[in-house]
Amino acid sequence: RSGARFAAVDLGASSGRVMTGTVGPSSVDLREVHRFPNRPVRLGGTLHWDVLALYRGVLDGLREAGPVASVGVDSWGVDYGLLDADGVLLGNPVHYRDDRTEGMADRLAESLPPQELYATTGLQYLPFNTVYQLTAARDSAQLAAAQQLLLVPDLMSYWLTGVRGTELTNASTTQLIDPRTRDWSRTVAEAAGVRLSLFPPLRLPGDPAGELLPEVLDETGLEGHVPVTAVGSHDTASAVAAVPAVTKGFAYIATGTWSLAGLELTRPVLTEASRQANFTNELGVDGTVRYLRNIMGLWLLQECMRSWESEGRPQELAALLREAGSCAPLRSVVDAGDPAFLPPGRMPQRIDDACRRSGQPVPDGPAEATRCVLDSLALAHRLALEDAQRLADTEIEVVHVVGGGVHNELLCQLTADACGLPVVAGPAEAAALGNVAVQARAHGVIGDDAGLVRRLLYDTLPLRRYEPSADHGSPQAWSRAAAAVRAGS
Ligand code: LFR
Repeated sequence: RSGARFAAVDLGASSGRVMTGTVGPSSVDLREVHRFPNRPVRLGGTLHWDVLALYRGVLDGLREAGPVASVGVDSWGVDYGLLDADGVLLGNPVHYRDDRTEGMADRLAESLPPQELYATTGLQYLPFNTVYQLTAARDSAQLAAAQQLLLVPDLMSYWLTGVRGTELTNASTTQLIDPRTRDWSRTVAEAAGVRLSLFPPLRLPGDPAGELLPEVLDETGLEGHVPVTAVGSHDTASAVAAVPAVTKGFAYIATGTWSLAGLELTRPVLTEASRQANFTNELGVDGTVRYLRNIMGLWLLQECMRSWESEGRPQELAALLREAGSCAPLRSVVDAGDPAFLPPGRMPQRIDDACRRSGQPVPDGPAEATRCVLDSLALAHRLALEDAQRLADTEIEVVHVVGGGVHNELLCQLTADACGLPVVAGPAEAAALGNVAVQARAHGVIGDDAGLVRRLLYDTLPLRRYEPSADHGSPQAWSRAAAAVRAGS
């Protein structure tokens, strides 16, 4: 049997891709059929996503994909487009790295104390949570004219099918969902002045989400009835669904532009200690909770690369990582959870400033800066997993690294060293695989069971194991550095 083919649309902050996954009862074959850049556009002082360019990428990708049994869409969280009463998009969605949300948490705190906001939603404070974006947009003509709000993957699905819905895993990134009821929180919506009627009905991963419109069939050359299936439309939900874990005591780090480090739980942790540790409770597929912390991730390095290039000294990544690997370990480290690193631009200088402020040597050149970033990320991974264990009262035996960071061997090894735990790295395309797996389950191609999917991925994917070593610093050196970052943050 050759299996059934599914198309996964996976939109990331720096590129989008369309992949096909051919799934049989004991095989998964994932192929990238189209990749396109996602380049934000600054216009009128605001940083936007170019959603029409993304949609064109989706159409081109579906054409490349050829006949499929179903299509699923996932993307980054929190961002949205507004529709008018005719269902037409009102303006380009704003990028979560735009600074319009500055000061909005304080504004919302006037009507709802942060403690209560956390106890109700379980979401970690990130300045760009949808609720703060809506607070920032409160008096805008656009929001006043809006009839509906669609999160980015739901917007793409709507354009493909004409059907509107709000997929739950991504809805949980709005900070308007109560993770205990897995439904909207009226308390938070009222306090924030958000009309919940803006959101189309909730749907769950695996639910049908319409069929490709005739116009889309024309554009893509596809034929017949092609269903769109709701998946874990938050990319991190899809990525965690594809963590190839076969043991109970596992942690994951979904790496890419961000590092999302934490645990999969069956219940949220809504304690005050958890709020203070800035841990989030996002909703996952199959009624799970993703208990994790957002860490700046490889964004730090991507932005450094962009700066070096614009300064006329472009770097080649493989060579840079090789050189970074032989730099002195733990020479200078920064807090990779610091929101100061959120906006784009001048990253090497901002890292230098952070080192200076904490009395550490300033990295001398790109290789040392890269080493500083990777050591700092490994430390942030360790701190997040230490905190997760304590706050959720569990024990971690193995750390699964999935997402783009899987290709960064030095980061994987440093993470194993910093955590003192084995790291299992792979798959790199976890979000697309999780997307495909949910579709395959919904269409009865594989058993409707998350554990079975993980076992299948574990058995069939090439995974790489990293044992903790002292090659890049003794356990004591890592502990000292971790304590220093903790004290400074
Ligand atoms: C990762 C991610 C994170 C979310 C951030 C912004 O791609 O989805 O989970 O916090 O992007 O939406």
